[in-house]
Amino acid sequence: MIYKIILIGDIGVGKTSIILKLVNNKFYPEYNKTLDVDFYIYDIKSSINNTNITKLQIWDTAGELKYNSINESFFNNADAVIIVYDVNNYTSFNNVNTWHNIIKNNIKKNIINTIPIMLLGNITNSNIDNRKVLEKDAYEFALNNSMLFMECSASNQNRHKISDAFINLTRKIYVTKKHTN
Ligand SMILES: Nc1nc2c(ncn2[C@@H]2O[C@H](COP(=O)(O)OP(=O)(O)O)[C@@H](O)[C@H]2O)c(=O)[nH]1
Ligand SMILES: [Mg+2]
Repeated sequence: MIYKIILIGDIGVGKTSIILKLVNNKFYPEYNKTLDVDFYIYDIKSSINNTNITKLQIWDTAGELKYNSINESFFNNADAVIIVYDVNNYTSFNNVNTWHNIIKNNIKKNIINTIPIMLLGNITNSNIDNRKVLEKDAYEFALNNSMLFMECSASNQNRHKISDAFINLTRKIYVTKKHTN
């Protein structure tokens, strides 16, 4: 079984960093702009289903709509979407709504409710004074919009929170599919 998961969100919120931390367990402090779209494969080892391994095909995006690769065909066959924002950057949280609309406009109406969406707040490790988005506000937003919610940091020593986020999302995909098939 392979699940296609798409990461979207503003430039610089840490989409690429989150994926590289999950896949390579490495953090790269220097900024490398993602130019278009790229995908990575990651095996989730947990007993979500009877096979114990779920392959994730994780799609990274540039975060700039001018690249225009985020369209209907890009969302085709998506099993879940993660919207990433930076907890230290209020604009990136404000734009979550825009990203949510892009999802709604590009996924067919009859299946939109079967595609789990996760809201993921990144860069929680920075100075507490830098934080602009409260965890409870983001949680409330996620709840009101039927999204899963987690916070994480791609620069943490370990990747537990990030792998938990992907495990939770994978579980949600699995359960949703079971109820719709
Ligand atoms: N301190 C810190 N920096 C981060 C974290 N996640 C990403 N960054 C940095 O933020 C910048 C943008 O990250 P990147 O993954 O390229 O963002 P993207 O444009 O959304 O793919 C890079 O310099 C990263 O090293 C984090 O959790 N903590
Ligand atoms: Mg990137």
